[in-house]
Amino acid sequence: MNDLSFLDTAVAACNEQLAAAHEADLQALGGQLARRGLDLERVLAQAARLEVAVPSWGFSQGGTRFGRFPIAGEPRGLEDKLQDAAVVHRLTAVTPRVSLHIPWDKPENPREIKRLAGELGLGFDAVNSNTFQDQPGQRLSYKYGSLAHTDPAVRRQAIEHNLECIEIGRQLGSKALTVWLADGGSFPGQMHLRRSLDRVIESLQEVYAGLPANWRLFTEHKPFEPAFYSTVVQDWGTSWMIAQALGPQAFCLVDLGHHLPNCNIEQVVARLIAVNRLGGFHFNDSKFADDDLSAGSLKPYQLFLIFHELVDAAEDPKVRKARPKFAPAYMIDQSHNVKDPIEDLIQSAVEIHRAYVKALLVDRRALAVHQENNDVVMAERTLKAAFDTDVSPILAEVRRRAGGAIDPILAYRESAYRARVAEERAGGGGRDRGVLG
Ligand SMILES: [Mn+2]
Repeated sequence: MNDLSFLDTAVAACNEQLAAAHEADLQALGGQLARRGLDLERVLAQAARLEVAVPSWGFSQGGTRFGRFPIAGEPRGLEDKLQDAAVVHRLTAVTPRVSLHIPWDKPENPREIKRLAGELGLGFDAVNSNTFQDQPGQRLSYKYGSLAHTDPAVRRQAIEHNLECIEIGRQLGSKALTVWLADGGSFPGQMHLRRSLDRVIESLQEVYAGLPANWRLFTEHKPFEPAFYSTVVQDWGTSWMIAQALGPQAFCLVDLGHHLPNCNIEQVVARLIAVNRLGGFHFNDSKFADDDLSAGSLKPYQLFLIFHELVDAAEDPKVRKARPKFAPAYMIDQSHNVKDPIEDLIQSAVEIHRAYVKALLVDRRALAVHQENNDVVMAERTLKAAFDTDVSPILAEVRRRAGGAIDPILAYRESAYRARVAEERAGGGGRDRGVLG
């Protein structure tokens, strides 16, 4: 299809309907912010800087281990996924890059895919390797691990796969490799707890050696699943140990769903910033031990508190001195089974944007004073004052100025995109996806 002009028509029609109410809301919010000493235009300029990558695996209907219920018009391949990603970006104006999964979305012709993405106004974020499942025709199995496997030949295969991901990413213009390992033991005694980590570090050192100078390597921790007793890279501490062993281009990636219940994730973020190893995020939300619900759907305050740490760090001279370019990579990592995946990603992008903009409103000078004075109530109120502010008009204005939609979900529905692709892609069917960490 590629011609998405019908989308612009839908955006224009919806925006026209909503413009008067939006402008009144924006003006009222501007007045409210001015009384708090904040300049609306300045906040709008900062708000326009957020960029979040969407996952290539998030455009097919996700599933559970019990089953999958495909949606009509699922992408038939990477080209269709890029088009869907372009739709999300046109509507939300904050998702200019795609995070690719290899081999699920391995481009046959990277040069051609890069050209197509460019035409659609997209670039590529970190590439994600996969050594957590066996692919058809694969020589050796990852049943008992990959980079931590006891057999050097399996480790070699996993290393080569990661190096291949770097090569593909290089051709696409990516600048980072994300490694999530399923390696671990499901029973006590199955795996030597120290030696398995030694093997992961040794394997990753070989991957790291193949990293271009301007690339970063992210390791993603996860406490359990698929291993149910002892995952090798189970928490941020182990991820940090790996980063230290590898070198200055290695960083830790925080997937919000990869923590035990009640974990203080914003504190994990603060610690990783303190040791200068925060690489980026996989955003999603989680109620129990899941990691695929829409970002901000369950714990918007947690998401806000994470962004508060990030904004605070970005403004901190001490952090800036250690790392002049403090720019964690923001990616969405989710794919569940009941929503239209495009609507799901639109919602998540908007909620991430919302948390970020609310964090921009925190009166940090006042907060510091309240913290110094141990004034617990006023310190908490300072955070809540920002969190309780309805920043929807700011998000809408950022989108509108960038040619996006005041209300992206309404504009998406108005465009009837899903019905169009359902017809166009009929019979093409997306292939079953697995579950990415
Ligand atoms: Mn992840």
